[in-house]
Amino acid sequence: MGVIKKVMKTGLGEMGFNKGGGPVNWFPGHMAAASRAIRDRLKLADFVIEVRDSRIPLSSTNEELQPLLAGKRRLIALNKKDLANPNILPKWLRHFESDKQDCLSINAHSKHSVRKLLELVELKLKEVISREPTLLVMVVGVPNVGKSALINCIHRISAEHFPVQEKMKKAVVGPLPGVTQDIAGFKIAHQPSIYVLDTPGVLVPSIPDIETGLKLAATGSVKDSVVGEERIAQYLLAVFNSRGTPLYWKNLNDRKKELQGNGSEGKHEYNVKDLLPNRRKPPDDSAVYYIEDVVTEVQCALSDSFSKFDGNVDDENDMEDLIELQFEALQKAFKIPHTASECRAKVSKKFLTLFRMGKLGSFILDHVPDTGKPVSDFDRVPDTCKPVSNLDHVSDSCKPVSNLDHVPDTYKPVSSKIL
Ligand SMILES: Nc1nc2c(ncn2[C@@H]2O[C@H](COP(=O)(O)OP(=O)(O)OP(=O)(O)O)[C@@H](O)[C@H]2O)c(=O)[nH]1
Ligand SMILES: [Mg+2]
Repeated sequence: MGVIKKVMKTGLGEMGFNKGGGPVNWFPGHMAAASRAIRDRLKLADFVIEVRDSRIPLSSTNEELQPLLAGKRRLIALNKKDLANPNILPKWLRHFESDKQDCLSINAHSKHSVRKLLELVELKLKEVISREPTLLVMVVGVPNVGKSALINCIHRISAEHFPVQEKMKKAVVGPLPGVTQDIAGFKIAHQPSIYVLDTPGVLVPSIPDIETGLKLAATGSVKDSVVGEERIAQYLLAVFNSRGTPLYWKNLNDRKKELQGNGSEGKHEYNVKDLLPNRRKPPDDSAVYYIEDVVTEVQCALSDSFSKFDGNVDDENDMEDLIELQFEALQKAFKIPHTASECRAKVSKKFLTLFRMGKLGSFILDHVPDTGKPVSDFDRVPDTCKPVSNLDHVSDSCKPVSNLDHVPDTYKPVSSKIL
């Protein structure tokens, strides 16, 4: 970890982001207004779902909201669990559990996953549900963690039980941070009436820790232009190199090649014309193969440069040299000509897109705080889930630890009023 910090402060510090090591400031007008409005509404909320990004369970905390949430019934929803390393995620759940904090990992696009969250909310609200005619559940969190996607999923689930006459109101969901700019309410149950409030994503006015800022940018909670795509890509490369990730990719692709050698998979065929975006059609096989091939090329480019590099990745200058070589390798893998304008920006953009789509693998960028407690058997990852090396990865065959995504048995739903 130390080396990443050093690289950020010295090597990458000269390149635009936080010249002189200053904080990340992204606090547009709507966010300042929303922060005030959220504070006011929180006083009225019966329950708060604090959505965080599973890839950065701590860095996606809004520290300024914490004192206001402390006195509330609340739970932390670690969303986008499909993008987070399933070997590490259970450790985070246990971390929050040991802090007496209700926490669940979810995928806001999955009704199955969101139903489990609703079961827990219902359990926590059991006593209030029986006496209050109206309840307010607020969904808060930093930008782009999936608050609106979660609300839409809750709404879809509730519509199965309380069919709505008029066209169902939907929260706007989008890949960039700052999509929701106003607080909006969605009714999800009658008797008692339960309203869920979608809120704009809010950050603290200033993020003093460089690495926290970079993690938020890498996962899309801070606008790319605030930090700079190139810098974010460099940060991710530094993380991957310091974890030895390229070696994992090498093993993975060597195995793939072996399989192809055995004739189990031929070369992929695709027509570039068919790959042009078409929002109406789901991607066909050729588009899927195309992305798979690009991913393989990117991983091989990074692992080749990593293997050939004879410097020391613990040395910040060597790490910078390696990242420089990897940028050149990436440019070739993405087939971007040297002469292209803004060549490095294009490389960075494509690399970030693959990372954010989870195509490079599932990662958790934060480290579980070391509480000094001994590791119990329960903490050990089952053999089937062991990564190829100690690299923090999941191979395709790695299924998440069974049951750990489930609400514990004690959290049985009490009634089905919310659902
Ligand atoms: N892979 C994955 N993507 C998700 C998940 N939940 C949401 N997303 C995507 O994340 C992006 C942001 O989702 P939103 O629901 O708009 O996020 P938000 O927190 O409301 O964002 P703001 O309104 O900007 O604060 C969208 O592209 C969603 O499709 C999830 O569980 N997994
Ligand atoms: Mg939103």
